[in-house]
Amino acid sequence: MTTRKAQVKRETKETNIDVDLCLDGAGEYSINTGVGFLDHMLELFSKHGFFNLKISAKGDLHVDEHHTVEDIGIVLGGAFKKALGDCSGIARYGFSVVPMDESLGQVTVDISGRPCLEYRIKCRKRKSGSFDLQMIEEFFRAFAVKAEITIHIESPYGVNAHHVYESVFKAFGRAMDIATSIEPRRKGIPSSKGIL
Ligand SMILES: [Mn+2]
Repeated sequence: MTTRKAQVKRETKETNIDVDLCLDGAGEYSINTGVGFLDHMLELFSKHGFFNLKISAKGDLHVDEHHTVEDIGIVLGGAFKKALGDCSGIARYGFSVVPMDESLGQVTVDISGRPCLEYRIKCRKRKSGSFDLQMIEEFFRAFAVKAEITIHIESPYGVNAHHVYESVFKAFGRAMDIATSIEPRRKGIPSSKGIL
């Protein structure tokens, strides 16, 4: 089986982003986005998804984190789309529930070819440190649109916002690992329509 890799670069007046992704990795990462909280979350995603991931980003942080976080979602989503190719032989569906102390994160993905995000985080904290947590929803929406994947994210309870989002990104990594993994019983495209 060929190693499924992709490199995507994107440069605008607002951000300059370079992503290097290997789906069949060991969870090795080098992530420098200029946004510490996002670096930490993407390191957890890489580690628990067994994706080898390099991200370097320079964004207009003097404005705020918005463009940088959203655009990283766009480029990382595009890298998954490119690395998956026609999705031959993959499991397609992935699901994971991960606890982080008192918090629970649950992520379900369908590599469907149709972008959709359902996002239900009970924890109402707005900030973790100085990071604006509402940007995480923008990250996942941009990722789902560019990867053309359906993602359902839920955290039904959790007190500490850092714990809540850690559990979500770990579950995201594990669910994407399951969905993108090669299913030996699968012949061709994982769809009765014959295309995704
Ligand atoms: Mn942490």
